[in-house]
Amino acid sequence: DARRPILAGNWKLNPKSRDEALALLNGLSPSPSDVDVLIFPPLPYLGDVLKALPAGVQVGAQTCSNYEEGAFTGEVAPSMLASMNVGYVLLGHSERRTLFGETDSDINARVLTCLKEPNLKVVLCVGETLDEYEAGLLNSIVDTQTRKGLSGVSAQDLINGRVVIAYEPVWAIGTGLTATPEQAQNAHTVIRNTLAAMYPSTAVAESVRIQYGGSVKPESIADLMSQPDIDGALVGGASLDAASFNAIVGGA
Ligand code: G2H
Repeated sequence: DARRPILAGNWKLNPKSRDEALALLNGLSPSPSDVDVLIFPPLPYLGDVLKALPAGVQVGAQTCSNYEEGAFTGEVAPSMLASMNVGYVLLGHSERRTLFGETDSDINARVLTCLKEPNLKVVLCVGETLDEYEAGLLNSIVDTQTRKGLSGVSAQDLINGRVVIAYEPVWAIGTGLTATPEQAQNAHTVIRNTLAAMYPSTAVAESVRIQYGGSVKPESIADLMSQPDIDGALVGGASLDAASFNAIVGGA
């Protein structure tokens, strides 16, 4: 299909020191020319990471403020990230939702603030918990998180590739449990149907890239990528080992 694959490494709160972060970075291969490769390191490492990036690899932040500037101690504004040549912001990760209390409306505010910066793109995460999955609520949860997260986002921004959606079943995150390629494909179809229902232009649902996230490993990437609506992966644990991440990118 026409959607360019996008493979991202979410380092989360790792590694514990700058030297270890730069060692991990140094192990990464240059990006193949036909895919987007990006990493989400912790904020304090961004400056050094940007100076030492392998060719073609892009950088994102793991979250950002919904405020643009002012008296908001501890926050990091989208304009600050954009001015450092950070290209992406990850928003709505399940860890932000469950551990730090971010609601759909908080996440939507961050999405809209980021999109005011012309050079920032957003990776918006959605996904159901195990309880929700077992209660048969996958479709409604994923639909609601997608609608609320994208509220106020223009069709043109989506057609221009400024938002990537990451489907992460919460029960598969860091647990070693992976959704089967068919389960992931099914959820990605739900997201594409939501986009089609939200936006009259069929170009939106056809062009938005949807990544799968949740215990992606070198062994699982090819089968995931072979699904028609899976356009990439958001990789946590396996992105902390350069050889594993390189193998995921190479296998995509
Ligand atoms: C899901 C994923 C990356 P992991 O959180 O964001 O992490 O691959 O460790 O399940």
